[in-house]
Amino acid sequence: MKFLHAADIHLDSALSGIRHFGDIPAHVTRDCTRRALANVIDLAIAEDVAFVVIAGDLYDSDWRDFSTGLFVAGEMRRLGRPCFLVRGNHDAQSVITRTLEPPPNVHVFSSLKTETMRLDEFGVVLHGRSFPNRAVPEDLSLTYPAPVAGRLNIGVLHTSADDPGEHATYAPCAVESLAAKGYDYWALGHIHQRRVLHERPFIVFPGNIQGRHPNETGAKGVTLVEARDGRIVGLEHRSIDVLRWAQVGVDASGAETVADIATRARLALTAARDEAEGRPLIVRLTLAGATTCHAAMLAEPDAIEAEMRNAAASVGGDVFIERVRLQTRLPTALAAADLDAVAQLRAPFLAGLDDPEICTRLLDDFAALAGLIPGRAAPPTRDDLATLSEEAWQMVAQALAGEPAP
Ligand SMILES: [Mn+2]
Repeated sequence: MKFLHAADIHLDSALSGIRHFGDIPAHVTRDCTRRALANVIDLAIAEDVAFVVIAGDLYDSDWRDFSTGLFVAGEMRRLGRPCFLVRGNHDAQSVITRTLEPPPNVHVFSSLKTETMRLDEFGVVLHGRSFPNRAVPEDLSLTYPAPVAGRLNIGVLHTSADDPGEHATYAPCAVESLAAKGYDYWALGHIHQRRVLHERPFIVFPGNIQGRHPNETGAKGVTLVEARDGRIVGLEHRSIDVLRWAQVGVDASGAETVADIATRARLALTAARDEAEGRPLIVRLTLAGATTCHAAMLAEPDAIEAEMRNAAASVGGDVFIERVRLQTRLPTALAAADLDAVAQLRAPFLAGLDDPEICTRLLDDFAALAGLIPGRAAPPTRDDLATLSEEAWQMVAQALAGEPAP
C-alpha cells in the first residue's frame, strides 16, 4: 500500500521576489502551482496510491474568485481516491470565506476538534485537525488521540515544529513529543524545505511542491510512502515541480575581459541546467572575486546583465536570468600606509575573539543561525571559532582598508 504526502501548495499564489521578468516567457511561470498540483494527482494515479494527504496551505489566501476552488474540485474528482486535508495558517478556516462543496472523496479535518478517520480496507487511521485561524499559538498535537492499536496511524498536522527560525504562532510542537505519540507517520506541512525530522516513527515535511521565489531553490515535490503489514517500509521524494530556481555563483577572480567572465558563467549555468532535470530554470546569478572588469561592470550594470542573459540563452534548455548581483572588487594592492594602520588593529581584534564572554555570545548567534539553515548545518564549536578568527580578521582588514569584503 502506498500513499502520497504533499503540503504547502499555495495554489494560485503569485511568484514573488523576481527583479526582472525580462525574457522569462509567460508560459514558464503561468499557473505553475496549478500545473504542479496536477502533477501530484498524475503521480498519485500512476503510483496507484491508496490515498493522498495534504498537510495544510493548499490555498495561499482567500480565493480571488471561484476558479481556484473549481480547479481543486476538478483535480480531486480526477484523483478518484480519498484525499485528507488539514487547513494551515494560509488557508485557515477563518481565512477562506468562499466555499464549494468538496467531492465525496475529499475529507477536510475539522478546525474545532481533532478527528480520526478510518480506512479499514487498508488498515489505516488518520488523525488530523485544521487551523481555525491564521495564528495558532498552542501545540495542536497535544489534542491528538492515542494511536489505534493494530492500525497504521498517521498524524496530519500543520506546524512549525520546533524550528527556532519560525514564529511561535504556527502550532509549535516538539519533535520528541510527536515521536512519543506512538503513531507510525507524521505528515507535516508548513516548512517549505523538505525535512525528515525523525525515522521510526517517521516525521516528515515534504516541502512545498513548487518553488515560488528565488530563494526557494532546488527540487520540489512530494513524499511517496510505502507501507506493508502495518509498517512504513519506504519513503521517497518525488519531484513534481514545473519550474526550478537556482542561485548560481560565478567566480570572476582574475578575469581580464567580460568575455572571460561570460565563459565562466556559461560553465556554471550549464551545470545548473543539468541539475534542473529538464525543467525551465530561473537563475539569480552572483559575480564575485577580484577582477579588472569590476569598474566597467559597476559603471554599466545593464551591459553585464545582458551579457549574462546572453550566456544563459546560449547554454540551451530553458535557462533564464532573474537578476545579476555584482559582488566583485578591484584587485588593487592596498597602499602601504593603509596596511600599516590596519595591521596595528590585528592583535586587539584577535585578543577580543579570545574573550570567553564574546565567544559565548558568538556561539549562541551561530547556533541560532544554524537553526535557520535548511539541512541543519552543525553550529561551530569553540575550537572552530579559533580557526575562523584569522579569516575573520582578513575580512575586517579588507573592509577597514576600503575594499568591499569578498
Ligand atoms: Mn504554513
